[in-house]
Amino acid sequence: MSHHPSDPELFGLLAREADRQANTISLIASENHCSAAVREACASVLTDKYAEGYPGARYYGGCEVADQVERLAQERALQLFPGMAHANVQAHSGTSANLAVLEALAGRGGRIVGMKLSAGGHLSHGYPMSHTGKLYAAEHYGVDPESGLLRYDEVREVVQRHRPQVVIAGASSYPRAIDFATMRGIADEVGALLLADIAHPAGLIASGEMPSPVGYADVVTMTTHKTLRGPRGGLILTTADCQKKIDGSVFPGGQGGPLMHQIAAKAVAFGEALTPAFRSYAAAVRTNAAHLAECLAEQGLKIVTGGTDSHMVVVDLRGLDVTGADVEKRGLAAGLTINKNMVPGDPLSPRVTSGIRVGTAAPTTRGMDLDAMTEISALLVALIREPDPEALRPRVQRLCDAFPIPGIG
Ligand code: DSN
Repeated sequence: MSHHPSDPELFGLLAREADRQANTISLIASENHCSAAVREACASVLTDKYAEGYPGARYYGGCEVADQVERLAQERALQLFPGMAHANVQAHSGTSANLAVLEALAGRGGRIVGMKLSAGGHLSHGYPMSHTGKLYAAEHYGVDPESGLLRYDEVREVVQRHRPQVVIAGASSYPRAIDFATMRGIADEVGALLLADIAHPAGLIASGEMPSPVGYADVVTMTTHKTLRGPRGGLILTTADCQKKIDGSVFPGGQGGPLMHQIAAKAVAFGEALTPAFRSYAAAVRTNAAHLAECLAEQGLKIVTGGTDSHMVVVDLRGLDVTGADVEKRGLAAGLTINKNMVPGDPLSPRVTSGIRVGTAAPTTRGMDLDAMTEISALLVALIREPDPEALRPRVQRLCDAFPIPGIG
Protein backbone atom coordinates (compact mmCIF):
# COMPACT_ATOMS: atom_id res chain seq x y z
CA MET A 1 0.00 0.00 0.00
CA SER A 2 1.61 3.28 -1.08
CA HIS A 3 1.93 5.96 1.54
CA HIS A 4 1.19 9.22 -0.29
CA PRO A 5 3.35 12.03 1.11
CA SER A 6 0.68 14.69 0.50
CA ASP A 7 -1.57 13.37 3.24
CA PRO A 8 0.22 11.29 5.84
CA GLU A 9 -2.79 11.44 8.12
CA LEU A 10 -5.23 9.81 5.70
CA PHE A 11 -2.72 7.45 4.09
CA GLY A 12 -1.60 6.45 7.57
CA LEU A 13 -5.18 5.37 8.22
CA LEU A 14 -5.24 3.36 4.98
CA ALA A 15 -2.02 1.63 5.98
CA ARG A 16 -3.61 0.79 9.33
CA GLU A 17 -6.63 -0.69 7.58
CA ALA A 18 -4.41 -2.82 5.32
CA ASP A 19 -2.61 -4.00 8.45
CA ARG A 20 -5.92 -4.76 10.18
CA GLN A 21 -7.15 -6.79 7.22
CA ALA A 22 -3.85 -8.68 6.90
CA ASN A 23 -3.70 -9.60 10.58
CA THR A 24 -7.31 -10.55 11.20
CA ILE A 25 -9.66 -12.94 9.41
CA SER A 26 -12.85 -11.55 7.91
CA LEU A 27 -15.64 -14.03 8.44
CA ILE A 28 -18.26 -11.40 7.56
CA ALA A 29 -20.31 -13.26 4.97
CA SER A 30 -20.79 -10.13 2.85
CA GLU A 31 -17.08 -9.24 2.65
CA ASN A 32 -14.30 -10.40 0.38
CA HIS A 33 -10.84 -9.29 -0.78
CA CYS A 34 -10.87 -8.02 -4.36
CA SER A 35 -7.84 -8.36 -6.62
CA ALA A 36 -5.12 -5.75 -7.04
CA ALA A 37 -6.43 -5.20 -10.60
CA VAL A 38 -9.92 -4.37 -9.27
CA ARG A 39 -8.44 -1.99 -6.71
CA GLU A 40 -6.31 -0.32 -9.38
CA ALA A 41 -9.33 0.25 -11.64
CA CYS A 42 -11.24 1.67 -8.65
CA ALA A 43 -8.47 4.18 -8.06
CA SER A 44 -8.13 5.08 -11.75
CA VAL A 45 -8.45 8.32 -13.73
CA LEU A 46 -12.08 7.49 -14.44
CA THR A 47 -12.98 8.90 -11.03
CA ASP A 48 -12.63 12.30 -12.74
CA LYS A 49 -15.11 11.66 -15.55
CA TYR A 50 -18.72 12.76 -15.65
CA ALA A 51 -20.78 10.45 -17.87
CA GLU A 52 -24.46 11.04 -17.06
CA GLY A 53 -26.57 8.98 -19.40
CA TYR A 54 -25.76 5.65 -21.00
CA PRO A 55 -23.15 4.55 -23.59
CA GLY A 56 -23.76 6.43 -26.86
CA ALA A 57 -26.23 8.81 -25.21
CA ARG A 58 -24.38 10.93 -22.66
CA TYR A 59 -24.98 14.45 -21.44
CA TYR A 60 -21.24 15.28 -21.45
CA GLY A 61 -18.49 15.24 -24.04
CA GLY A 62 -15.35 13.18 -23.78
CA CYS A 63 -17.12 9.94 -22.97
CA GLU A 64 -15.58 7.81 -25.74
CA VAL A 65 -13.53 5.75 -23.30
CA ALA A 66 -16.22 5.75 -20.62
CA ASP A 67 -18.64 4.34 -23.20
CA GLN A 68 -16.29 1.47 -24.01
CA VAL A 69 -15.65 0.76 -20.35
CA GLU A 70 -19.36 0.65 -19.52
CA ARG A 71 -20.15 -1.53 -22.55
CA LEU A 72 -17.39 -3.93 -21.58
CA ALA A 73 -18.80 -4.20 -18.06
CA GLN A 74 -22.29 -4.81 -19.48
CA GLU A 75 -21.10 -7.46 -21.95
CA ARG A 76 -19.15 -9.31 -19.31
CA ALA A 77 -22.07 -9.15 -16.85
CA LEU A 78 -24.32 -10.75 -19.45
CA GLN A 79 -21.70 -13.42 -20.18
CA LEU A 80 -21.70 -14.24 -16.47
CA PHE A 81 -25.48 -14.53 -16.40
CA PRO A 82 -26.44 -15.71 -19.90
CA GLY A 83 -30.15 -15.50 -20.61
CA MET A 84 -30.72 -12.01 -19.23
CA ALA A 85 -31.24 -9.39 -21.95
CA HIS A 86 -29.70 -6.31 -20.40
CA ALA A 87 -27.27 -5.23 -17.69
CA ASN A 88 -27.37 -1.90 -15.88
CA VAL A 89 -23.97 -1.53 -14.23
CA GLN A 90 -24.55 1.96 -12.82
CA ALA A 91 -26.33 1.18 -9.54
CA HIS A 92 -24.05 2.45 -6.78
CA SER A 93 -24.95 -0.37 -4.38
CA GLY A 94 -27.33 -3.25 -3.83
CA THR A 95 -29.78 -1.01 -1.99
CA SER A 96 -29.63 1.62 -4.76
CA ALA A 97 -30.32 -1.17 -7.24
CA ASN A 98 -33.36 -2.37 -5.29
CA LEU A 99 -34.69 1.18 -4.86
CA ALA A 100 -34.47 1.73 -8.62
CA VAL A 101 -36.10 -1.58 -9.47
CA LEU A 102 -38.98 -1.19 -7.03
CA GLU A 103 -39.65 2.35 -8.20
CA ALA A 104 -39.80 1.11 -11.78
CA LEU A 105 -41.84 -2.02 -11.20
CA ALA A 106 -44.07 -1.36 -8.19
CA GLY A 107 -44.70 2.32 -8.83
CA ARG A 108 -45.72 4.92 -6.29
CA GLY A 109 -47.84 3.38 -3.53
CA GLY A 110 -47.40 -0.08 -5.02
CA ARG A 111 -47.39 -3.34 -3.12
CA ILE A 112 -44.39 -5.57 -2.58
CA VAL A 113 -43.72 -8.86 -0.78
CA GLY A 114 -40.30 -9.92 0.49
CA MET A 115 -38.63 -11.90 3.23
CA LYS A 116 -38.79 -10.57 6.81
CA LEU A 117 -35.59 -8.95 8.03
CA SER A 118 -35.70 -11.09 11.18
CA ALA A 119 -35.90 -14.23 9.04
CA GLY A 120 -32.89 -13.25 6.93
CA GLY A 121 -34.34 -10.70 4.50
CA HIS A 122 -32.79 -7.35 3.62
CA LEU A 123 -33.63 -3.80 4.71
CA SER A 124 -34.35 -2.81 1.11
CA HIS A 125 -37.03 -5.50 0.79
CA GLY A 126 -39.65 -3.34 2.48
CA TYR A 127 -38.35 -2.96 6.05
CA PRO A 128 -40.37 -0.15 7.70
CA MET A 129 -37.32 2.10 8.29
CA SER A 130 -36.12 1.74 4.68
CA HIS A 131 -37.58 3.96 1.94
CA THR A 132 -38.84 0.69 0.45
CA GLY A 133 -41.01 0.19 3.54
CA LYS A 134 -42.28 3.78 3.43
CA LEU A 135 -42.95 4.13 -0.29
CA TYR A 136 -44.61 0.77 -0.81
CA ALA A 137 -47.12 -1.28 1.07
CA ALA A 138 -44.87 -4.14 2.07
CA GLU A 139 -45.80 -7.53 3.46
CA HIS A 140 -43.35 -10.22 4.44
CA TYR A 141 -42.98 -13.96 4.59
CA GLY A 142 -40.76 -15.72 7.12
CA VAL A 143 -39.11 -19.07 7.58
CA ASP A 144 -40.02 -22.10 9.63
CA PRO A 145 -39.05 -21.18 13.22
CA GLU A 146 -37.76 -24.70 13.89
CA SER A 147 -35.91 -25.61 10.69
CA GLY A 148 -35.11 -22.07 9.53
CA LEU A 149 -36.14 -23.12 6.00
CA LEU A 150 -38.31 -21.07 3.67
CA ARG A 151 -41.94 -22.20 3.61
CA TYR A 152 -43.20 -21.69 0.09
CA ASP A 153 -46.79 -22.27 1.17
CA GLU A 154 -46.45 -19.27 3.50
CA VAL A 155 -44.94 -17.20 0.67
CA ARG A 156 -47.94 -18.15 -1.49
CA GLU A 157 -50.41 -17.29 1.27
CA VAL A 158 -48.87 -13.81 1.82
CA VAL A 159 -48.69 -13.13 -1.92
CA GLN A 160 -52.29 -14.26 -2.51
CA ARG A 161 -53.52 -12.04 0.32
CA HIS A 162 -51.45 -8.93 -0.53
CA ARG A 163 -51.53 -9.22 -4.35
CA PRO A 164 -48.26 -7.31 -4.88
CA GLN A 165 -46.87 -5.90 -8.10
CA VAL A 166 -43.46 -7.28 -7.15
CA VAL A 167 -42.42 -10.42 -5.29
CA ILE A 168 -38.84 -10.39 -4.01
CA ALA A 169 -36.89 -13.63 -3.76
CA GLY A 170 -33.58 -13.29 -1.98
CA ALA A 171 -32.02 -12.68 1.38
CA SER A 172 -29.09 -11.34 3.33
CA SER A 173 -28.89 -14.13 5.81
CA TYR A 174 -30.36 -17.31 4.37
CA PRO A 175 -27.75 -20.03 3.89
CA ARG A 176 -29.80 -22.21 1.55
CA ALA A 177 -30.56 -22.15 -2.16
CA ILE A 178 -33.85 -20.52 -3.10
CA ASP A 179 -36.29 -22.33 -5.39
CA PHE A 180 -36.71 -19.61 -8.01
CA ALA A 181 -39.05 -21.74 -10.16
CA THR A 182 -41.50 -21.99 -7.27
CA MET A 183 -41.18 -18.26 -6.52
CA ARG A 184 -41.93 -17.54 -10.21
CA GLY A 185 -45.03 -19.72 -10.05
CA ILE A 186 -46.23 -17.93 -6.92
CA ALA A 187 -45.68 -14.50 -8.54
CA ASP A 188 -47.48 -15.63 -11.71
CA GLU A 189 -50.56 -16.65 -9.74
CA VAL A 190 -51.23 -12.97 -8.98
CA GLY A 191 -49.65 -11.46 -12.10
CA ALA A 192 -46.68 -10.06 -10.13
CA LEU A 193 -43.17 -9.49 -11.39
CA LEU A 194 -40.34 -11.43 -9.76
CA LEU A 195 -37.25 -9.65 -8.48
CA ALA A 196 -34.41 -11.97 -7.47
CA ASP A 197 -31.90 -10.28 -5.17
CA ILE A 198 -28.80 -12.48 -5.31
CA ALA A 199 -26.46 -10.04 -3.56
CA HIS A 200 -24.89 -12.75 -1.42
CA PRO A 201 -24.61 -15.78 -3.70
CA ALA A 202 -23.96 -13.87 -6.98
CA GLY A 203 -20.46 -15.29 -7.49
CA LEU A 204 -21.61 -18.80 -6.63
CA ILE A 205 -24.55 -18.55 -9.04
CA ALA A 206 -22.38 -17.10 -11.83
CA SER A 207 -20.05 -20.08 -11.42
CA GLY A 208 -22.86 -22.62 -11.54
CA GLU A 209 -22.34 -23.57 -7.89
CA MET A 210 -25.89 -22.58 -6.94
CA PRO A 211 -29.18 -22.50 -8.87
CA SER A 212 -29.74 -19.38 -10.95
CA PRO A 213 -32.83 -17.16 -11.08
CA VAL A 214 -32.17 -16.50 -14.79
CA GLY A 215 -35.14 -17.77 -16.77
CA TYR A 216 -37.45 -17.17 -13.80
CA ALA A 217 -36.89 -13.60 -12.60
CA ASP A 218 -37.87 -10.48 -14.53
CA VAL A 219 -35.10 -8.58 -12.83
CA VAL A 220 -32.04 -9.75 -10.91
CA THR A 221 -30.15 -7.42 -8.56
CA MET A 222 -26.90 -8.06 -6.77
CA THR A 223 -23.89 -6.47 -5.19
CA THR A 224 -20.53 -6.88 -6.85
CA HIS A 225 -18.34 -7.10 -3.75
CA LYS A 226 -19.49 -10.21 -1.90
CA THR A 227 -18.99 -13.66 -3.45
CA LEU A 228 -18.51 -11.95 -6.83
CA ARG A 229 -15.28 -10.46 -5.38
CA GLY A 230 -15.41 -7.14 -7.20
CA PRO A 231 -15.51 -3.53 -6.09
CA ARG A 232 -18.25 -2.27 -3.76
CA GLY A 233 -21.28 -1.69 -6.01
CA GLY A 234 -24.54 -2.89 -7.53
CA LEU A 235 -25.61 -4.63 -10.72
CA ILE A 236 -29.08 -5.00 -12.25
CA LEU A 237 -29.95 -7.56 -14.92
CA THR A 238 -33.27 -7.31 -16.72
CA THR A 239 -35.41 -8.95 -19.34
CA ALA A 240 -35.93 -6.97 -22.55
CA ASP A 241 -39.39 -5.93 -21.32
CA CYS A 242 -38.04 -4.29 -18.16
CA GLN A 243 -34.87 -2.74 -19.58
CA LYS A 244 -36.14 0.73 -20.44
CA LYS A 245 -38.03 1.28 -17.21
CA ILE A 246 -35.12 0.12 -15.08
CA ASP A 247 -32.52 2.22 -16.90
CA GLY A 248 -34.71 5.30 -16.52
CA SER A 249 -35.23 4.57 -12.86
CA VAL A 250 -31.47 4.37 -12.21
CA PHE A 251 -30.67 7.46 -14.27
CA PRO A 252 -32.17 10.04 -14.22
CA GLY A 253 -34.59 8.61 -11.66
CA GLY A 254 -32.41 8.01 -8.65
CA GLN A 255 -28.81 8.67 -9.56
CA GLY A 256 -26.76 11.31 -11.34
CA GLY A 257 -23.33 10.66 -12.78
CA PRO A 258 -22.28 7.02 -12.79
CA LEU A 259 -19.15 6.13 -10.80
CA MET A 260 -17.11 5.30 -13.88
CA HIS A 261 -14.03 4.17 -11.92
CA GLN A 262 -16.23 1.74 -10.03
CA ILE A 263 -17.81 0.54 -13.29
CA ALA A 264 -14.30 -0.05 -14.68
CA ALA A 265 -13.51 -2.12 -11.59
CA LYS A 266 -16.77 -4.05 -12.05
CA ALA A 267 -15.64 -4.87 -15.61
CA VAL A 268 -12.33 -6.20 -14.25
CA ALA A 269 -14.12 -8.31 -11.63
CA PHE A 270 -16.61 -9.71 -14.15
CA GLY A 271 -13.68 -10.65 -16.41
CA GLU A 272 -12.03 -12.44 -13.48
CA ALA A 273 -15.28 -14.20 -12.60
CA LEU A 274 -15.45 -15.64 -16.12
CA THR A 275 -12.18 -17.56 -15.65
CA PRO A 276 -11.76 -21.22 -14.65
CA ALA A 277 -9.73 -20.02 -11.65
CA PHE A 278 -12.80 -18.19 -10.32
CA ARG A 279 -14.97 -21.27 -10.82
CA SER A 280 -12.50 -23.28 -8.71
CA TYR A 281 -12.56 -20.51 -6.12
CA ALA A 282 -16.38 -20.54 -5.97
CA ALA A 283 -16.40 -24.33 -5.55
CA ALA A 284 -13.87 -24.01 -2.70
CA VAL A 285 -16.00 -21.31 -1.03
CA ARG A 286 -18.90 -23.75 -0.86
CA THR A 287 -16.85 -26.74 0.21
CA ASN A 288 -15.24 -24.66 2.95
CA ALA A 289 -18.62 -23.42 4.19
CA ALA A 290 -20.09 -26.93 4.24
CA HIS A 291 -17.07 -28.18 6.19
CA LEU A 292 -17.20 -25.27 8.61
CA ALA A 293 -20.90 -25.95 9.28
CA GLU A 294 -20.19 -29.65 9.85
CA CYS A 295 -17.31 -28.97 12.25
CA LEU A 296 -19.40 -26.48 14.24
CA ALA A 297 -22.31 -28.93 14.42
CA GLU A 298 -19.97 -31.76 15.52
CA GLN A 299 -18.85 -29.53 18.38
CA GLY A 300 -22.44 -29.17 19.52
CA LEU A 301 -23.52 -25.87 17.98
CA LYS A 302 -26.94 -25.46 16.42
CA ILE A 303 -26.66 -24.45 12.76
CA VAL A 304 -29.68 -22.62 11.34
CA THR A 305 -31.26 -24.85 8.62
CA GLY A 306 -28.89 -27.62 9.69
CA GLY A 307 -26.16 -26.62 7.24
CA THR A 308 -25.55 -24.53 4.16
CA ASP A 309 -25.76 -24.59 0.37
CA SER A 310 -23.75 -21.40 0.04
CA HIS A 311 -20.82 -19.48 1.51
CA MET A 312 -22.72 -18.69 4.70
CA VAL A 313 -23.26 -20.41 8.04
CA VAL A 314 -25.64 -19.03 10.66
CA VAL A 315 -25.20 -20.25 14.23
CA ASP A 316 -28.05 -20.22 16.76
CA LEU A 317 -26.63 -19.37 20.19
CA ARG A 318 -29.83 -19.77 22.17
CA GLY A 319 -29.33 -21.78 25.35
CA LEU A 320 -25.58 -21.04 25.44
CA ASP A 321 -25.66 -18.06 27.79
CA VAL A 322 -24.00 -15.79 25.24
CA THR A 323 -25.43 -13.30 22.72
CA GLY A 324 -24.40 -12.58 19.14
CA ALA A 325 -23.11 -9.19 20.30
CA ASP A 326 -20.89 -10.89 22.93
CA VAL A 327 -19.38 -13.24 20.37
CA GLU A 328 -18.83 -10.42 17.86
CA LYS A 329 -16.95 -8.46 20.54
CA ARG A 330 -14.87 -11.42 21.65
CA GLY A 331 -14.07 -12.15 18.00
CA LEU A 332 -12.59 -8.67 17.59
CA ALA A 333 -10.24 -9.31 20.51
CA ALA A 334 -9.19 -12.63 18.99
CA GLY A 335 -8.74 -11.24 15.47
CA LEU A 336 -11.83 -12.85 13.94
CA THR A 337 -14.25 -10.37 12.38
CA ILE A 338 -17.78 -11.77 12.52
CA ASN A 339 -21.22 -10.27 12.79
CA LYS A 340 -24.02 -10.77 15.24
CA ASN A 341 -27.12 -11.91 13.43
CA MET A 342 -30.74 -12.57 14.23
CA VAL A 343 -31.91 -16.16 14.02
CA PRO A 344 -35.46 -17.27 13.16
CA GLY A 345 -37.76 -16.46 16.09
CA ASP A 346 -35.02 -14.44 17.80
CA PRO A 347 -36.28 -12.92 21.07
CA LEU A 348 -33.39 -10.42 21.17
CA SER A 349 -33.06 -7.12 19.28
CA PRO A 350 -30.97 -6.71 16.10
CA ARG A 351 -28.34 -4.91 18.21
CA VAL A 352 -27.92 -7.91 20.50
CA THR A 353 -29.21 -11.02 18.68
CA SER A 354 -29.07 -14.72 19.48
CA GLY A 355 -26.85 -15.67 16.59
CA ILE A 356 -23.77 -15.08 14.50
CA ARG A 357 -23.34 -15.25 10.74
CA VAL A 358 -20.03 -16.32 9.25
CA GLY A 359 -18.94 -16.70 5.64
CA THR A 360 -16.09 -18.28 3.73
CA ALA A 361 -15.78 -15.92 0.73
CA ALA A 362 -12.92 -13.84 2.18
CA PRO A 363 -10.92 -16.63 3.86
CA THR A 364 -11.14 -18.74 0.70
CA THR A 365 -9.67 -15.83 -1.30
CA ARG A 366 -6.69 -16.08 1.07
CA GLY A 367 -6.38 -19.73 0.06
CA MET A 368 -7.69 -21.11 3.33
CA ASP A 369 -8.58 -24.79 3.00
CA LEU A 370 -10.49 -27.46 4.90
CA ASP A 371 -7.83 -27.71 7.62
CA ALA A 372 -8.01 -23.96 8.10
CA MET A 373 -11.81 -24.24 8.39
CA THR A 374 -11.40 -26.93 11.04
CA GLU A 375 -9.16 -24.57 13.01
CA ILE A 376 -11.57 -21.64 12.51
CA SER A 377 -14.44 -23.79 13.79
CA ALA A 378 -12.40 -24.61 16.92
CA LEU A 379 -11.65 -20.92 17.39
CA LEU A 380 -15.34 -20.00 17.04
CA VAL A 381 -16.38 -22.68 19.53
CA ALA A 382 -13.74 -21.42 21.97
CA LEU A 383 -14.99 -17.85 21.50
CA ILE A 384 -18.51 -18.94 22.30
CA ARG A 385 -17.69 -21.18 25.26
CA GLU A 386 -14.65 -19.54 26.88
CA PRO A 387 -14.59 -15.79 27.30
CA ASP A 388 -10.78 -15.44 26.94
CA PRO A 389 -10.43 -14.26 23.36
CA GLU A 390 -6.93 -12.78 23.73
CA ALA A 391 -5.66 -16.32 24.35
CA LEU A 392 -6.82 -17.23 20.84
CA ARG A 393 -5.00 -14.35 19.12
CA PRO A 394 -1.75 -16.26 18.38
CA ARG A 395 -3.71 -19.05 16.66
CA VAL A 396 -5.51 -16.50 14.48
CA GLN A 397 -2.18 -14.83 13.69
CA ARG A 398 -0.71 -18.17 12.58
CA LEU A 399 -3.56 -18.55 10.08
CA CYS A 400 -3.11 -14.96 8.86
CA ASP A 401 0.61 -15.52 8.34
CA ALA A 402 0.06 -18.81 6.53
CA PHE A 403 -2.63 -17.34 4.27
CA PRO A 404 -1.77 -13.74 3.35
CA ILE A 405 -4.32 -11.67 1.46
CA PRO A 406 -3.33 -11.61 -2.24
CA GLY A 407 -2.04 -8.14 -3.08
CA ILE A 408 -2.02 -6.93 0.53
CA GLY A 409 0.20 -9.39 2.38
N1 DSN B 1 -24.90 -5.49 4.70
C1 DSN B 1 -25.04 -6.62 3.81
C2 DSN B 1 -24.87 -7.91 4.50
O1 DSN B 1 -24.03 -7.95 5.38
O2 DSN B 1 -25.53 -8.87 4.20
C3 DSN B 1 -26.29 -6.55 3.07
O3 DSN B 1 -26.54 -5.24 2.67
